[in-house]
Amino acid sequence: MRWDIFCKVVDNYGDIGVSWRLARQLAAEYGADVRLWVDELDSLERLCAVVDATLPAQVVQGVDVRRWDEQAATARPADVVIEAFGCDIPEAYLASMAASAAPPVWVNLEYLSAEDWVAGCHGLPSRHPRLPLTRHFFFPGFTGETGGLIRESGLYDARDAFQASSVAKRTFWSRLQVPRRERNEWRVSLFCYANAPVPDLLKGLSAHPHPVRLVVAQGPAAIQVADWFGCSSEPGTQAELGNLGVSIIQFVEQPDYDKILWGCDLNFVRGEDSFVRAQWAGRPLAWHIYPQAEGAHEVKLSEFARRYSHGLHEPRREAVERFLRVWNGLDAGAASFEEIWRSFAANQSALRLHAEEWAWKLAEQANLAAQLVEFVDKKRRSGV
Ligand code: TRH
Repeated sequence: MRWDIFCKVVDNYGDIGVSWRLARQLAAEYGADVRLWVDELDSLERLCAVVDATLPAQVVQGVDVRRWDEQAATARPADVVIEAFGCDIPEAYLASMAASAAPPVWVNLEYLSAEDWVAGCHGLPSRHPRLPLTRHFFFPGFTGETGGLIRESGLYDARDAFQASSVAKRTFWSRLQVPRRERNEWRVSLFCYANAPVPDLLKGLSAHPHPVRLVVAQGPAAIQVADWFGCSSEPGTQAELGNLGVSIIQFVEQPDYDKILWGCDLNFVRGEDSFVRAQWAGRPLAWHIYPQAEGAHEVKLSEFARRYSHGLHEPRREAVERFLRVWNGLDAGAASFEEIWRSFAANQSALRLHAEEWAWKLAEQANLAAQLVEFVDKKRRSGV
């Protein structure tokens, strides 16, 4: 089957991160003939270095990558059309879809949310106001009533092999100019938006009773870290204070980012895709949610925290929920950041077990690509 995935890079890397992952999995595991239309190829080039952002068309890792320009309007529609995150596919392309003898299955892939309403909206159809076309809303999610999460096959084997190999880990960290692990070291990765309370976190980490290595992604996190230390935010920079050693690293390709998550004991992640990858890593995480207008992100954060911490005994449940709130600048009660951080940090061994269990529990649901393929198949058979 031929698939067209349309992706507009709204900002950052999440939209293209998800679309690229899905495109690759459909091609690799389902033999799909996938064309990925991207308006800003530079962002994709950062996630996958063999992409050449100057080319209008190229095949990369089994995916036909297209620059989303005028060529999209005149392209022959595929059998399945995925509109990532309501990105509005071109009118002329829509008209060709409507004129097809058998119109494509048209799916809008939505943003991830742990909120309850998602289950009720997943899969719902919506008729086009003028054309004889129906768009279906496909919602990723954390329960069996949703479209699931992107998880390629073999991911846990690759993760476990990496985590079990000291040679693989040593070689990897040394390639990123991150020093070898010290005895009793706590290794933490940091990827967040500019509004995260990074100075508070650095204070907390520098007071930790054991050595800490903070691996900081290039970008807003590194800028805040550099300001605090008065050092450069360029990759390769190392800084130290008390028990805290910091390594600022370059922006790595997607598969290497997974290894960072697998190789750390705690991962600060953000947005959507790094957030999901951190869950697959089976390690404790702290999520910096993408801020939305009118505080819509607050409900999303609490709903995730509620699901994630379910089954954790007190005081761990409270430690997780309060830390997620304070890290996201939300009211977390009377306690200070320092106090909330200390309690979160003190519960890490239990949170590690919990993160492993959570990863296994989540993997029981069918992954997003598998569910999407099944969904499309049903729609094609029923001719909707
Ligand atoms: O980059 P993000 O903030 O992206 C998004 C977008 O802003 C989007 O508009 C918004 O709606 C959404 O968040 C919620 O965060 P995200 O989703 O985690 O995407 C980051 C991607 O970058 C992910 O695929 C992992 C990847 N990555 C690397 O490949 N290498 C790296 O070094 C790092 C730090 C990340």
